[in-house]
Amino acid sequence: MPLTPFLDPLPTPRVLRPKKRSKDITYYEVKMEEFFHQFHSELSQTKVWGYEGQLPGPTIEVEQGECTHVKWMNNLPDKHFLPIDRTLHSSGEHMPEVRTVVHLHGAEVEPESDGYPDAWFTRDFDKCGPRFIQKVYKYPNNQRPTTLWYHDHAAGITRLNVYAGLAGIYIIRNEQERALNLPSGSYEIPLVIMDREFYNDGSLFYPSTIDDPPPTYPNPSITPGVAGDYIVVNGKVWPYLNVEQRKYRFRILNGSNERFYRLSLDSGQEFIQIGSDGGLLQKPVRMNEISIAPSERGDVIIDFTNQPVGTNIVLTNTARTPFDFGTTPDPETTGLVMEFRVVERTENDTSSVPQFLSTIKRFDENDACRIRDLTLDVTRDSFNRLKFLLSNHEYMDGITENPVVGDVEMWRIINQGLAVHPIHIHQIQFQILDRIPFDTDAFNLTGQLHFTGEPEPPLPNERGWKDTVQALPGFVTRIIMRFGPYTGRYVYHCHILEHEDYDMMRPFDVMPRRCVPVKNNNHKKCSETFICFSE
Ligand SMILES: [Cu+2]
Repeated sequence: MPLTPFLDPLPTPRVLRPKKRSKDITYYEVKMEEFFHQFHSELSQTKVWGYEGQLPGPTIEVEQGECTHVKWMNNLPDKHFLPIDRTLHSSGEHMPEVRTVVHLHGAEVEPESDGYPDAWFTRDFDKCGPRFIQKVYKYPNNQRPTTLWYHDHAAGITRLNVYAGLAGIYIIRNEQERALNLPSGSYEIPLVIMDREFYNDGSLFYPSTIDDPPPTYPNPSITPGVAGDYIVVNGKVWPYLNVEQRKYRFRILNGSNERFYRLSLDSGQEFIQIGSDGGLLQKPVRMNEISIAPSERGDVIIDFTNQPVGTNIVLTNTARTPFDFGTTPDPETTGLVMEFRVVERTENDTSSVPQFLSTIKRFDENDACRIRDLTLDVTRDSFNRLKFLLSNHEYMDGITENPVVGDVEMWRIINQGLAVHPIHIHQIQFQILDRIPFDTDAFNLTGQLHFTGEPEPPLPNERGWKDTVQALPGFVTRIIMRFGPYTGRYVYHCHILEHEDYDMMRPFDVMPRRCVPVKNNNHKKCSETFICFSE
């Protein structure tokens, strides 16, 4: 069903007001609700699930260090409106169909507030998962100012709950960043990019199985990934935005289930990227194209100052799905994201983009006191379906990663497959050391790593703090991070939501430090006291 591109104006999600604010705590209540949403003015209303009746949810804005409590409340119906696959982990017949739990993606929080997949709850907290601990989540916001996002993370149905609409933006700010005088106010706009597919009556389409499934398949059945033909920004399909002849700051989030985007501007203009997942970069980076995986954020400046009034500039996408070997985007549909329409300036542009943004102290590979190898694996299940794994383990298998709090570890992500997997680690922000090409055939045969080329440094826009990394096929992607300050159980996983649900997610435990530091000990690379790890 054709929909006219650039017909609807881009909405900006409203900023949520706290229910209570005291000297010590800012308290919010956020309801998950079913409602009808208009994705496009030529499309009938669509039943969705969202936070506070909005898609995307309202933006939560906090100050660095502001202690924020949120009561996430499930007011959803008992029946899901998307197809539930009962064969997946935590999805057996005894499980309630509609269960939710909220993860604040990229936030450094204690495990009780992290939205562990088994900490789910149903409507009115009627039933709770085995790891449910508390109704009110605590966010200390003691990390660098950045763009985070909150979304559903319930075991076995994350892909359906997020596709239904359960996602929103969360921004941490501070004075230091304000002093940089970046574009702000109505010139600072989040862009939450998603893709969706619709039935002709406007209802959301999510496939119940693959095309031509063999008779062995269960129905409904999860598929290896779901991408829609309609690109949605802030809840509208292919919207337009009137932009003045000046600089804008766009906080871009890829909130799609599977689809990556390779964004560029058809005017040939550059993006000036100033921030990534974990906050500002050291200095602005000029990029003609930005590749953004599910859950990654790109904080960019676009300067329309020299564009003539009346110019229409299209934000386009050239990433294939699955990334980056599958279907090439159609230039009329999936190749389009949104349009900027240049209008006259209403006031002088006094904002600036300083040449220095923030100090990023880079880890050195020798800072790691432990190296762990993770493989990204593709197997077949008993129905002969594709099943993606991490180090050949399933989500329900026992712990294999248990870093000690305060320790720096290097993880080598070994991708022997065809697809790029965006790997996300909870609790911390990490740095990308490099990507080293290796002989995948030899690795499959012998389990030994034979590097076939020099390490490739991270792209200029990947040299800040990250919570999600694109693990490229044929490469060992090396990342480094300090775990802490909290101990307890978290998860890491692929952020292609169909992979995460089946079964590319693993628990890990951050362990308390037990060794007593002594002079000249052989743990000298491990930190003896905790220091704030992403300063
Ligand atoms: Cu994956």
